[in-house]
Amino acid sequence: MEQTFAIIKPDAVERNLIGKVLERIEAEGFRIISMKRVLLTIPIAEGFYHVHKERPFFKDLTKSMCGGPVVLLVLEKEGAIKAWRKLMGATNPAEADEGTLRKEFAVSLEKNSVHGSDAPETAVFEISYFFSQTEIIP
Ligand code: IDP
Ligand code: MG
Repeated sequence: MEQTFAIIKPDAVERNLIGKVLERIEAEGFRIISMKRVLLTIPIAEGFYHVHKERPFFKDLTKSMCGGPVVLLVLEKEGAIKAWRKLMGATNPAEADEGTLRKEFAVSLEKNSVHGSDAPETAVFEISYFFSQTEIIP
């Protein structure tokens, strides 16, 4: 079983979409093996998105991720990393396929409602960045 890391971003939490996103996650056969609702700080968001620190959108991105509470999730399923990226849809909601979360819920490229790990190494880093081993109960 593969694990991946997901975030329901502030724009979605703000619009009361936690339940709708979780419903889709469970309907697609993922098991939610850990979950918490937190308010990120700038240093924590910067550390999380360190791979993007040279990008022009880094400051806006990290600030918007701290603009309200987020829901952090560890998801499990066979091929979870790719499956969750597929369910999320393209980064830019204008390019996201019909039936994806970003197509349905995102408001813009920055406020695109959900995050997902993009590779096995990223998933390991991202899960361990927010969750201790004892918080993950498969
Ligand atoms: P991903 O979330 O689909 O993996 P990344 O390229 O890793 O996309 O970018 C991280 C996040 O940064 C995106 O989800 C989006 O919120 C934001 N982002 C990416 N590209 C841009 C941009 O060109 N302008 C503003 N925000 C962006
Ligand atoms: Mg990414």
